[in-house]
Amino acid sequence: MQQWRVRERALALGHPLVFGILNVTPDSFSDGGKYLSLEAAVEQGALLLEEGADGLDIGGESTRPQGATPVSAEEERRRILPVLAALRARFPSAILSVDTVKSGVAAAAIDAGADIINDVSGLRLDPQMAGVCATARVGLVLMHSRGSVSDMGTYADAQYGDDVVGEVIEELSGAVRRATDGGVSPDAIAIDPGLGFAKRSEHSIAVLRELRRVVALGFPVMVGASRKRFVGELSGAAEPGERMHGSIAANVMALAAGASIFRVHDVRPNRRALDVAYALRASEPSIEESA
Ligand code: HH2
Repeated sequence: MQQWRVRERALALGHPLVFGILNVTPDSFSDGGKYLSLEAAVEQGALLLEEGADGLDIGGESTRPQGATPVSAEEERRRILPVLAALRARFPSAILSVDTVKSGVAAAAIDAGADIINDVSGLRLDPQMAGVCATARVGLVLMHSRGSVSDMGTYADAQYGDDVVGEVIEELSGAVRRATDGGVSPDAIAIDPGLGFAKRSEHSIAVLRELRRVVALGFPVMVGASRKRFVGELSGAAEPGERMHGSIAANVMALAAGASIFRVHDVRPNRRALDVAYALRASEPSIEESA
């Protein structure tokens, strides 16, 4: 069974890992501004864990599709660190991930107890990031995106030829090379095709349809379909808060294709759906056997 090395732990990836999203930002596309006080953020984190999340992904900088406002490392640390430290103290064994593209934020988060760094730039934006993660032996999520923090959630760089997935795979392979060249152990790496990042809906749909090609790279695969635009477009749910059902469908299909890590806003319904889908899928040949 595949494992993901995260600090001193080896996470078994047979059963789907669910990460609850905790954005401590004023401007995230779906939950921005809801958890700005320390107390509100910690309570939301606690709720997501009680609802069945294996871990939390804490973010202090939005990449929203309307063009996010980049924040300084200092402001990002101010938003994240108290929440992270409080959750670490209250839930010593929860898996805590921090969503940042900045090595200075990652280093401080690691000191405050983060187990995983989720870099939505796939190590494109900060040359120190690989070294910081390698030294601390944290888990590292390499997500596919293009462009800067302000435009990676837009269509500014959403130009692809005939083989969208091939291009995503090639660019993700570049991210993996940057990580390993910087000393990150391959068993600490997870990859994420970055649904909605420099991708129109047709591109995100193509990536999900052909997710097996991403899985075939051999790294644990995370997907972040939760409440994204393509889910809204396919289901007719204009409001992000209405997109839970469609997001679950996307996650279940991703599980069937071999994804094992799911980043979600709505933990309880996703947990239940993925648990059922996983139990039904367990009787099929495993990805390794059928590849
Ligand atoms: N999506 C978002 C942020 N971080 N990380 C990974 N690995 N994969 C994703 O798909 C992903 C991510 C965007 O969603 P959200 O955090 O809800 O919004 P915002 O960027 O506006 O804070």
